[in-house]
Amino acid sequence: MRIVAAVVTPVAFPDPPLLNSAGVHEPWALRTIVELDCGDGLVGLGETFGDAPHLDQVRRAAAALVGADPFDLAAVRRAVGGDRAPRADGQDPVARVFAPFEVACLDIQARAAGQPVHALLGGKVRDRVEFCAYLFYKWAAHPGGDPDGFGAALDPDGLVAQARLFVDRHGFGSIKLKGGVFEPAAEVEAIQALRAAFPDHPLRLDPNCAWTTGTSAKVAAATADLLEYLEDPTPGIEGMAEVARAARMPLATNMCVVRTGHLRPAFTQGAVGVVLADHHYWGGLRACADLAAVCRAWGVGVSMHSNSHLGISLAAMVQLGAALPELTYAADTHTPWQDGVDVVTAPLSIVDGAVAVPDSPGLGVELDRDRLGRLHEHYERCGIRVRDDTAYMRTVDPSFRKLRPRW
Ligand code: GKR
Ligand code: MG
Repeated sequence: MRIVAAVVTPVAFPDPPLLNSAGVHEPWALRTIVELDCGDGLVGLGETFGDAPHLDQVRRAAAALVGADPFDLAAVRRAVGGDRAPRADGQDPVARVFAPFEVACLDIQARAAGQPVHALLGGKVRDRVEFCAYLFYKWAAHPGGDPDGFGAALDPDGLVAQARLFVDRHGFGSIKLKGGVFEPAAEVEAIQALRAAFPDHPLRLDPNCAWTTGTSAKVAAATADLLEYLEDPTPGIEGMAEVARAARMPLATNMCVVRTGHLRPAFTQGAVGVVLADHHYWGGLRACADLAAVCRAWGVGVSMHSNSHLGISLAAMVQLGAALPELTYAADTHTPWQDGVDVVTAPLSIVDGAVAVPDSPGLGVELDRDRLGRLHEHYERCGIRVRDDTAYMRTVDPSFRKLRPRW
């Protein structure tokens, strides 16, 4: 079997004004959709980031893949990365570009075998993959735009209302708050309000490195009995290790452990108790399974990270989550924020806080060409080529600076 065509399509979809420590989400989020065609109707799907420099690399890699065997992932990786091997510091320069092609090849392999992708990852260890309600402080509307239907959330009441909306819609059984937006004391109050409104939901707070180690330790003390984990309170492995020594809850990260070379220093220093796997960053589904196995060996927990994404990524996360024994936390997802907009015909749905693991061949989703076309038109027209939350925030508040830490 050979790849006869590799198609790369950049897309854009509406995104609400979600606030974070870097600024605010722009009106359009970007993604790149990958299709690997093996002829006879056998097509594998992948999804990755949409920023222009990454898109260029993905396009170049796609061109190099025509003629490759989708079962030979080592050869696919070589075709994508040339001779760029992982570096001595554990950074794999090819991981992010390889990831969507790895997923697409696994989709092809699984479809050819008449099996779900999770069967290629060792088989499913669960029938449902749990996700958390991912709350954001947000404005009611983009500047000059119409209200988006999610409402404003700029204080504890607004966040509780947002959590209620998401829990009512999707039955989420745990809640994450994206912090790093307001004074830490205000965010502690928000967590207290969420705890009062949802006494049985595990809670997490993620300020994306907005705090010094001292502030982080204070927040950790104030939320000691409230959080299942505190995510990336402060920058760097050393800083996280310092906070971890003071904190009663585990610290989680998708920021200070992002490549293999970070695992040993982070784990030996006790900097993190939970690593958020993300196949888009780590180089695919099998790389995340390897990561999870290393975490297990070190007694470190595994959760899953997300960025604004569409249904191919969700399906890949579900296939991975189904097969990972180490995944003991509800995964992050931005899916509810996309409000049904997608590139697949029947997006996997989150019901009772989880996605039922599909057992149909492949990833379990099919590309919808009309939807893909519409989202590509949005891309052509939206004018955004690189995500820049900080620049967008500065159009509203010219004095805004991205500071990590800020408090
Ligand atoms: O969507 O603004 C966002 C998030 O802050 C995202 O960019 C982060 O990568 O969700 C992510 C996280 O957990 O840090
Ligand atoms: Mg995070």
